[in-house]
Amino acid sequence: MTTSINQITELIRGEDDFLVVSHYNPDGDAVGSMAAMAWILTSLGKRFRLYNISGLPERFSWLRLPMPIDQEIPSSKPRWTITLDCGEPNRVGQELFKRMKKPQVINIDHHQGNPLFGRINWVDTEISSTGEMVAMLANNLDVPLSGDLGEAIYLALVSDTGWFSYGNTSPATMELAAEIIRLGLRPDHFTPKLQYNWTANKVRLLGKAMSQARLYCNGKIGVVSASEEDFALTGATGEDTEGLVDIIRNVRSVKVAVSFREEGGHKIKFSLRSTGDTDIRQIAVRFGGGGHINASGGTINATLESAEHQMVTMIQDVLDLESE
Ligand SMILES: [Mn+2]
Repeated sequence: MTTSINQITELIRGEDDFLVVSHYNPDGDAVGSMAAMAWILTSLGKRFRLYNISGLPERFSWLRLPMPIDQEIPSSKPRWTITLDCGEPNRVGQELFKRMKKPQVINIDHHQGNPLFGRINWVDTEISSTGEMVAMLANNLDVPLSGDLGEAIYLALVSDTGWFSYGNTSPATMELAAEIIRLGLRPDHFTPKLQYNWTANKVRLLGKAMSQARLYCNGKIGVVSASEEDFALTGATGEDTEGLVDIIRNVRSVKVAVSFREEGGHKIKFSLRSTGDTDIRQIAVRFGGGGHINASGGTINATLESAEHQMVTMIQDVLDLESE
C-alpha cells in the first residue's frame, strides 16, 4: 500500500498526459476525487482530460473544475488512465472499459473486492473515501488543500462518511477535514451547496414514496420505492431519489434499508444501507452490484414487485443468519 502511493506520487511527478475517470452515475466521492485530481494535475502543470460516461450530475453543478468533464472518450489516446473510486474496471462504462489497457491504468480505490485491474493498484478498504486517498497524494506532492482542491476533497469526505457519521470516519479523516477548514473552507458555505439543494419536485417525490414505505421482518427491513408513475406524477428525475434510502434507514427498528428506482425496461436500480456489522455488500454482489459493507447498490432486471420480493427474501436470510 505504502509502495503504491509512493509509486503513484513518483509517476504523477515524472509523467504527463493523463485521463482521469470515475464510475458511471458518479456520487460525491467519484466527482470530488476527480475534481481534486484535476486540481492537483493543474497545479503541477500536467496535461490531462476528465471523463465520466454519465457526465457531472446536476446536483453537483456548483463544483468547480479546471475543465469540463467529457462524456465522450477523447480521440487521442492518453499515456495514463487514472481510475478513481471504481471497484470494478467496467464501472468506467463499456466504451472506455473495452479500450482500457492494464499497463496504462492507475487504479485508486477503496472498495472491497477490487480485482486490482491496473498496472499500479492502490486499493485500501480502510480509507473512508477515494477523495481521502487523493488528498494523501496531494500532501505527498506538496499541493496545499486550499480553495477548489480543498472543497473537492471535502465533498468526497462528507459524501462517503455521511457527514462524518459512518464507521469509516477515522481520526485521519477528521484531521484531513480540520486541515481543509484551517486552510479556508467554510462549512456553513459548503453545506448549502450540497445539502440545501433539493428541487421542489424531489420533495413531492419523497412525500409520495415515504407515504408508501413498507416495513418487513418485525420492522428490521425498511423498503421504499419510486416508480415510473411516481416520476411522471411529481416531475422528479432519477437524481431526485438521491438520499431516499437514508430516510427510511432513520426508522428506529430498521437494520437494513433498501430503495428501488424504476428505470424503464424492467430495470430496477437499488440502494442498500445497513447499520453496524450487517454486511449488505454480499447481498448487492449476489444481484451483480457492489459497494461497501454498510452502503451498496446495483441493478435488478425485474418488475418492481418482483425485485422487492427477491430483495426482502435475501435480506431476511442474512438477518436470520446473523441472529443465529
Ligand atoms: Mn467512494
